[in-house]
Amino acid sequence: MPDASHSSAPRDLDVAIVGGGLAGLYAIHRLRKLGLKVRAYEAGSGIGGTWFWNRYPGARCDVESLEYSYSFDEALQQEWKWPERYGTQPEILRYINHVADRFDLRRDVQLDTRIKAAHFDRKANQWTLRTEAGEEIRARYCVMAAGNLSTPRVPDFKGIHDFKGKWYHSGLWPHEGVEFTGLRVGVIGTGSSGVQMIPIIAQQAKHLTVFQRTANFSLPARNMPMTPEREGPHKAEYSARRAAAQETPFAIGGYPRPTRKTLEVPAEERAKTYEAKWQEGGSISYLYSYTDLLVDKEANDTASEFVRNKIRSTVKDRKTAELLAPKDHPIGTKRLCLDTNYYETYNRENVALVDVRSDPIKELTATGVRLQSGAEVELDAIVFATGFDAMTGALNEIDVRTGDGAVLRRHWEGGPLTYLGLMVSGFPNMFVVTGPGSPGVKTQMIASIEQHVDWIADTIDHLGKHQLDRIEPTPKAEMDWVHHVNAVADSTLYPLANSWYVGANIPGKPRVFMPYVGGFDRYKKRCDEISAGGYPGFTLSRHKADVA
Ligand code: N01
Repeated sequence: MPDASHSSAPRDLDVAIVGGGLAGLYAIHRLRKLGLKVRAYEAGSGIGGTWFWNRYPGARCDVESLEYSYSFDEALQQEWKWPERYGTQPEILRYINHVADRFDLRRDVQLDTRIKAAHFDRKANQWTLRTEAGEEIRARYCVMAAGNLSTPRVPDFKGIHDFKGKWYHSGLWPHEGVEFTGLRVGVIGTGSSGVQMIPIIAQQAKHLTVFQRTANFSLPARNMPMTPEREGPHKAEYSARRAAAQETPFAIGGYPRPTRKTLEVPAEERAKTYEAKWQEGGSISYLYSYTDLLVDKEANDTASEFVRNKIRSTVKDRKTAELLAPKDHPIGTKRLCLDTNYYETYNRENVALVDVRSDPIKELTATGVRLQSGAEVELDAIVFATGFDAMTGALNEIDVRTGDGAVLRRHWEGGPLTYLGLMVSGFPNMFVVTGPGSPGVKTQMIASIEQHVDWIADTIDHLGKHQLDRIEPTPKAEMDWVHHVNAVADSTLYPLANSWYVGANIPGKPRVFMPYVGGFDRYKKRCDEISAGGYPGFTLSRHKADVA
């Protein structure tokens, strides 16, 4: 079904939503229930956000499908049938489209519409959003649901336009797919996207060269068809499971919390535990082996070394195995990848690993990649699995400012500042979903999306019920939250990794730890206390005061 026509679309809204992915769609549903006039603006030609754009071979979610789905409607979660343990990109996109139809969300989504500017006028107490095509939309509230891994980044390699073959980015994959048969392909990047696509491209291509700058830890996903034995009991107690998941740091249930510290356990028993978790598949289970894996380096070393040894025993060529075995960061401090036959792929005759840490890419040429040493790799196609301008990229691409001189890009120059990851001081009535300072990216994302959107909807409802129409965090509350986010991160091993969590993948980006790693459970409790306690740290007002 097509989206509503742009020309007849309403331009005076209660809430304008930027983004038509999982967050934007749930925001439509939730805010509409309050009787509000809402509309979401989506840059893509279809809904689904991340799952609309990331169509690279092997793209699938690394959280199990029974968990990675909306929980807001019992009938929906009972009826939807996930065919596999982990959802593939096409399957998740199919699910999102089903949800949109089932809850009649499409009529409030405007596709092919990129928001370029959002300006707030204090006197009118109104946001005006401007689209790339010049359309203007006015709204009292603005919900930024633009994603946190939604700004694909291709490194600024010299000569990129000289390359005569085709090149692709994982997050902007052609919808018609890409045929690699018979080609010499290069994949640059070995994060979650690279690790998923490499085994599949290796099967198609004549030859595959992987350019690795940093080795990443990856665990076997152990994907499998969904069985009645797995699905039945889960669905029988779905709502209780969802509630239990909310009491966990990752918002993922079903994994018993660890009770013991790593080094209290004899080495032999530890090895058995790690082996069992390796066989079980999945990352949460592994990181839940002991209580202190993400806070004690010596403890973490045991879990890291176990995986390094698995890599050494899988990859036949010793030099390649050593290059693939991560040594520069503790396991779990970068996003832990899940794979199907990733390390095994390096045993194939047609796959080569190039270490671009010791010999960086100097430039692209008409025929491939030239390294600093002068060595050249001839390629017919290049895939950039080089990641995203994470967490701040999407918002910084929009010119967000207020009439009284606040400019978001300037406010965030030294790193993003938010209160609870939900609002920014100086920018009233603008809410952010799973942005910097939120636990979103460290959790089952849809749980965070639902929690954030519920909090935003309840807050807008609260304002309306109290004849108020403006909310903004105080600068002090914002600073205190940013310090708290950093203090929590500093009490863990996370800062030891050069990851997108700290903006390390973008040259020149301020090095600030962006996600809240204190856990979904603690975060939700804090948000609930704040709303129940009269919104300390926020100023709530009625804007007529400004006009007087
Ligand atoms: O991106 P990344 P991603 N020269 O930033 C390398 C989610 N996700 O798209 O580590 C050479 O992790 C870079 O090297 P280094 C998930 O949250 C989830 O893979 O910076 N190499 C790195 O190896 C994930 O964390 C799923 O040294 C360069 C890679 O490119 C997030 O999205 C699937 C380079 C980028 O890795 C991002 O994952 C996919 C250069 N100039 C994604 N620049 C699932 O649910 C960058 N690199 C399974």
